[in-house]
Amino acid sequence: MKIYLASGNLNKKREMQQIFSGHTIVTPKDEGIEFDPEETGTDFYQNSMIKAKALWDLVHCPVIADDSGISVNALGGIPGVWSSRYAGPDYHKGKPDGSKISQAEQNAFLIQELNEAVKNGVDSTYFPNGPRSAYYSCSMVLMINPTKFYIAQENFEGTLIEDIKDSRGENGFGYDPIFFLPQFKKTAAEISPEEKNAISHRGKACAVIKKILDGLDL
Ligand code: ITT
Repeated sequence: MKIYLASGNLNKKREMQQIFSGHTIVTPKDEGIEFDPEETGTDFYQNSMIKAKALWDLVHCPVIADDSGISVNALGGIPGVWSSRYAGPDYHKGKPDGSKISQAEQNAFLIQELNEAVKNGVDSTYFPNGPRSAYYSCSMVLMINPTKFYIAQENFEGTLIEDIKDSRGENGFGYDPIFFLPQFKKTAAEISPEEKNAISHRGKACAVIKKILDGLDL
């Protein structure tokens, strides 16, 4: 079936179309629909609901929305829900004028901030992968209508590399070239799309939502 994806991020669309094979994923832009809701939530769940409801109000049929980001344990979860707007130590939640810096600059700033924290000492007793632990999260909503919806939230654990010069990989997007996967000894941008989908925050959330969708009589 045709499912609207409440996103303007074509990388998300690509990853999700691979998993939702058998369904057709359509973004608002594909149909010339203007869509840029304000993401005012303070967690992934709230923002995924904001996006889902905003698109449902426009199309009045089932929509999927995801909100995702990377959290660095030693930085108290920064940038988290602000991952796409993160602009370095002075602008964790994005610049006041709304302008964005390049992904390469975001990656460099995040490593720099973590290195600073590690240098000053980090209690990593409860971090899964030591002082450089980080994780992606993805909250995904399948909204049939505003009173009937299903939500899954999943994480993807790894570490941040120590030096921006060691960024590696052409696959994936966003922070993937600096997100190291100890079990693969590769960054998330070096593994194949299939490998990423099998273990990633978005891949796992999609798998749960797809099972629900396939079991519904729509
Ligand atoms: P939409 O809101 O239109 O969907 P967006 O890119 O702004 O697009 P988010 O608000 O969910 O999406 O922000 C997610 C950001 O987190 C994204 O821009 C990346 O910087 C980062 N991110 C999320 N998932 C990622 C992944 O699988 N690989 C790399 N970076 C990721």
